[in-house]
Amino acid sequence: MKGSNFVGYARRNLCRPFLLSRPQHNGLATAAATAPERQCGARQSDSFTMNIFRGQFETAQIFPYPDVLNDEQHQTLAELIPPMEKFFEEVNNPAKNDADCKIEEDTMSGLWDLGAFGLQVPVEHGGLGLSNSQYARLTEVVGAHDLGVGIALGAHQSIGFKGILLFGTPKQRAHYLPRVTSGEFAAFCLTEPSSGSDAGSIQSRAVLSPDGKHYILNGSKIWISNGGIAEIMTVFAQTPIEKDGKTVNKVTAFIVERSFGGVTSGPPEHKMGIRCSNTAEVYFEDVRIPIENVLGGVGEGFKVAMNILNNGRFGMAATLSGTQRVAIRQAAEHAATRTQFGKRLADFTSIQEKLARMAMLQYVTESMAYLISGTMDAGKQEYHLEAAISKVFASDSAWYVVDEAIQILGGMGFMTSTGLERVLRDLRIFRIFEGTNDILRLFVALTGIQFAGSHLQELQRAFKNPTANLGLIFSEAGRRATRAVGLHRSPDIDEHIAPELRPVARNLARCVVTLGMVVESCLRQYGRGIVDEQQLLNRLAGAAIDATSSVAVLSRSTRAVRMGLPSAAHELRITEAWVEEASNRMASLSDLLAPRTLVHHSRLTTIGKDIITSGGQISRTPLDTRASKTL
Ligand code: MYA
Repeated sequence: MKGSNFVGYARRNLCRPFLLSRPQHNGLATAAATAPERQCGARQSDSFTMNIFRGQFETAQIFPYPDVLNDEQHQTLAELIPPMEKFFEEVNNPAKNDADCKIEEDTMSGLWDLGAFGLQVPVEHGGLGLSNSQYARLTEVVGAHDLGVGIALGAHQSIGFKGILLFGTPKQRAHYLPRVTSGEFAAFCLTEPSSGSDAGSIQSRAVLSPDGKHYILNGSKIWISNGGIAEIMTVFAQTPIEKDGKTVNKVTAFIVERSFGGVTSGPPEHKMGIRCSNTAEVYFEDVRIPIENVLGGVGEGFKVAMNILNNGRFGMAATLSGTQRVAIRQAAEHAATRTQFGKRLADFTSIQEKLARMAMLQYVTESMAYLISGTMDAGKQEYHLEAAISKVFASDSAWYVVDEAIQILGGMGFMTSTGLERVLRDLRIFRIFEGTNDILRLFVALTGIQFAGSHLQELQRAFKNPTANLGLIFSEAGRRATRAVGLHRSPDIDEHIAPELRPVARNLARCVVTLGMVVESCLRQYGRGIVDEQQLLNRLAGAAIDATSSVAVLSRSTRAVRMGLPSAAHELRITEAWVEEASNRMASLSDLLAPRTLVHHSRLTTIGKDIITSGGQISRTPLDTRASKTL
């Protein structure tokens, strides 16, 4: 069994850090000469987020804002959106779905008829053949109306059969894709009772049958969306693999049909939200899976799982953009009509500020969703950090926006009739599933640090043979000299960003330089031990989220200006406000390693440990001052 853990992930993957300040670590020179590390050191990235961990403001991925739909694709969307909206307004009943804990039959059959369960399946296999950006636009409609239905749709196509789309052989695609577009539900079966965030530690096991024609699968999965209704499942299990003369266990992905026999599922789970979506345990007992149903190669299952998740995360951002849009509309309508203290709520500056913050968060979420879908549609491969950030940002923002909408509606927002309390309940899980926001923040920080560490290591190697590496050394020296005298200027800013936004963009670029320096300091100070400094990692992830979200809106609003959109002035204001606040947060990173910050971090960890040791809150009520008595 792999027995992986997140720190293990980082330890295995974090390149040896740059230790110029500790020359006694000369073992590094030997290690640096090994082939894998040479590859690691030479690595470049197209990802904006990766590069900021090196303090580099590389904008190729971000600017110009992607405009990836051709006329035909625009036309298709124009034909699909109105019936989809009409369907959600006239046929689907979110309150009833929620109360019944079930999607109504006519909603379900209507969605199949609309083709909503096969949005991205190629037309030749029975789907609508939509691009990622077109898919995003339709999921925004779903998110505006019913998140529970969104999960039934998303669990089916964003993860349930996505593996077949991404990794399926022509035969697998031809066999399964027509079925998942014509009435058979799909599910993604990864999580197990003892394996949630630590996805690599699953226990389900599949072994080859004596005749070599089948894998025999045993195990169980929990909290599987569509688990009780799916006929076709992407299932992950450990398989024994021969490696260097030894047998090791590695995860393999399989396409499993309920009809294979031995597949059963539990009753629908009772949940806080997304109650109409089906969530169930799924059990596999001696299930015979034909070897042709291995998906993506034996032993490659972990990467299959991660890539399915990476590939679908932008959809969550798009969906939750729609959710936020509706909540903002409800709050704005209420603020414009409700009078208190002789004034409309809308005339109080605190309400205006609330609405402004809600609007900023929605705009940022939506900008990131379509930036990523456009990046993917353009065929670029490196977007996994941006996708993780979009998921974290969208789910945090939607929670905040809907909560604030309820606050603006006051007592009315708390009543079920406005629907907002249901949406808030539905939203809670989005910060937990598809990779918890906590794990994804660490994932972003550690992946970025690994990338920065590899660059520093490459530099260290270059200095050992300067004549052969003059180009690298000079360009790095130039970069450092520029940043040392505070003259950092990215020519990209003048080229790609609207003039009105250049001051905030320059400030942001300076903050990115600060981030790079802080990452370098963290590596010098902690070396590999940085993987255990989760409070620092969370701050670094926060900065990465601020920077990535900022460039997304800089790019989108610049496009709005250049296209002369009627909303351009509003978009510019939102962007300036967002980038200003994000940069201020990033600027505070410079004290990340200051003694008082570290003391504060250790204070927090001590409090946490004490709470664990005593099994809960230690202080008694203020009335309970006697040593042994509790009132
Ligand atoms: S489904 C369940 C979701 N579960 C998770 O997301 C699990 C979270 N855990 C993880 O992501 C991983 O376990 C972490 C690493 C990140 C913690 N991309 O062994 P390792 C590579 C690419 O060292 P670990 C659900 O909730 C890594 O570099 N590669 O990793 C359904 C290494 O490569 P190499 C990655 O410590 C909800 C290799 O893998 C990634 O075990 C329903 C092994 O790594 C990555 N991200 O763990 C939602 N991570 O060997 C419905 C690692 O080459 C949808 N690697 O060095 C809703 C949609 C919206 C609605 C739509 C409406 C229509």
